Amino acid sequence: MPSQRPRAAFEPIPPDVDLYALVESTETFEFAVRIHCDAIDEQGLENFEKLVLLHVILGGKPLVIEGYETRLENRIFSERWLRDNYSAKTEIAWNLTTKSNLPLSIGHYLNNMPLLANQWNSLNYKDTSRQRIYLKDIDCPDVWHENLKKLLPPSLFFLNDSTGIAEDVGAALEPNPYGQSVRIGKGIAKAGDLMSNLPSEMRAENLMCYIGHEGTYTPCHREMCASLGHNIMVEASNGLLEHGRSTKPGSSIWFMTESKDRHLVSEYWASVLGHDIEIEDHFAQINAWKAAPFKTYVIEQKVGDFILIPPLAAHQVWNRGTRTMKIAWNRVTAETLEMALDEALPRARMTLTLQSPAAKVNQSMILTMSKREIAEKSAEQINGGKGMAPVTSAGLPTLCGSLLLARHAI
Ligand SMILES: O=C(O)CCC(=O)C(=O)O
Ligand SMILES: [Fe+2]
Repeated sequence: MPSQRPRAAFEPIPPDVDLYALVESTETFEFAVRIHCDAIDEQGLENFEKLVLLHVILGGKPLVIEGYETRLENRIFSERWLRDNYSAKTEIAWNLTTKSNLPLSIGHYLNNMPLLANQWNSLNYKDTSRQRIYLKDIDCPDVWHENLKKLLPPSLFFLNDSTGIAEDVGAALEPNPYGQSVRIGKGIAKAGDLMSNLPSEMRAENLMCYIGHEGTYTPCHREMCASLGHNIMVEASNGLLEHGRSTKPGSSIWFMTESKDRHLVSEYWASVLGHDIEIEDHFAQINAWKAAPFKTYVIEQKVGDFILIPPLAAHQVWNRGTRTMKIAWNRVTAETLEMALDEALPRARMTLTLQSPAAKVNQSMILTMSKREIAEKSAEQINGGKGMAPVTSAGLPTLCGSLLLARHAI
C-alpha cells in the first residue's frame, strides 16, 4: 500500500533550469512531437484527424500543435482584457503552500502575480514558506470560448458534435425538431466529442482556465475516464514592462508518459515514490522522472502551443515566469469510451467512492453500477427507455460526464 511506504517529497524545479540540457543528457527524456497549425490547413482536416487518432488516441503519445500565437486575437487574450472585464469576479484559487482554497478576485490575483513570481531565485526556490497561489479550474470567459472555437480544428473542440453520420451504424432514435415525432440520429462517432450528444444538464462543463505564476504546478495525474486532454496556452507575460513593473517570460514545463506505460507508471508511483497516481497529490521530482523505467516526454509550452494529452497518459505541469494563461478541456470519443470501460472506470469508481462524500446522487449511483448496467442505463437514456443501443454509441458519455464533473468535486 502506498501509504505505508516512505513517500517521495516535493522538490521544486529551479527557476533557471535548462530544459534543453536536461533532455539532451537524459536517455529516457524526449521532446514531444510538434507540428505547425499551418500544416493542418495544407494537409487537410481529414488527414489531421487521422494523425490524432493514430498518434494520440491509439498510439498513446502526446502531440503539440504550435503556431496559434499569430492567430489568437491579442486584444482579447490579454491580461488587460481579463482585468477590464473580470477584475471583480471572485474565484477560488488553490494555495499550494498550505494545500487550501483561497477565495480572491481575479483583479487582486493579476495585480499580485509579479510579486508572487519575482520572489523566487536559484537560492530560495526550495523555501517551503513562500506562497504558491494557482488560479486553476476556473470557468472560461464566454468570449474566449467563442474565439477559440473559431480558431481550432472543429473536431477537437469542446462539445463539438462532429460525431458521426446521420442514420449510420449505431444510430438511435431521437426527437425530430422538424415535425415528425422521431428520426434516426447520428451513427457511431469517428471523432468529435460524444459529450455533445447529451442533454445539456448531463454534460460535463469542463472548459477550464489555468492562470499561474513561477513555481505553481499541477501534480501528476491522468485525465478522468480515459478521456482525451486538450490544453492551449492563450497568453503569457513576455518579459516586457507591465503597469510599470518588470515581468519574466511565461511558459509551462510538462512531463508526460505514454498511454501504453500506464501500468508501469502506477507501479512506479506506488512502489518507488510511495504515492497513488489516482490521487492527484504528488509532483514528482526531476530525479524521479530520470530514474523511472519508462520514457518521459517533455514539453516547454509557450503561447500558441496546443497540447493533446493521450488517454490514461500521466502528466504533471510546472509554470514559469510571471504569468501563464491556459485553457483546457476533455473530449470523449468512441475509442476513449472503450478504454474507460475496460480499465479507467473500475479504478475511478474505487477512488471516488473513497474520496468524495460530496459526489452528487447520480454520480454515486453510476459509480456503483456494473459495466453492463451502465451500458443499459445509458442506452435507456438516449433511447428514451426504448431498449439497448450499442455500447460505444452516444449513451455512455453520461457516465463520463458524471466522472469528469466529479473530478472537480473531489
Ligand atoms: O496546466 C496545468 O496546470 C494542468 C493542465 C492539465 O493537467 C491538463 O490540461 O490536463
Ligand atoms: Fe491534466
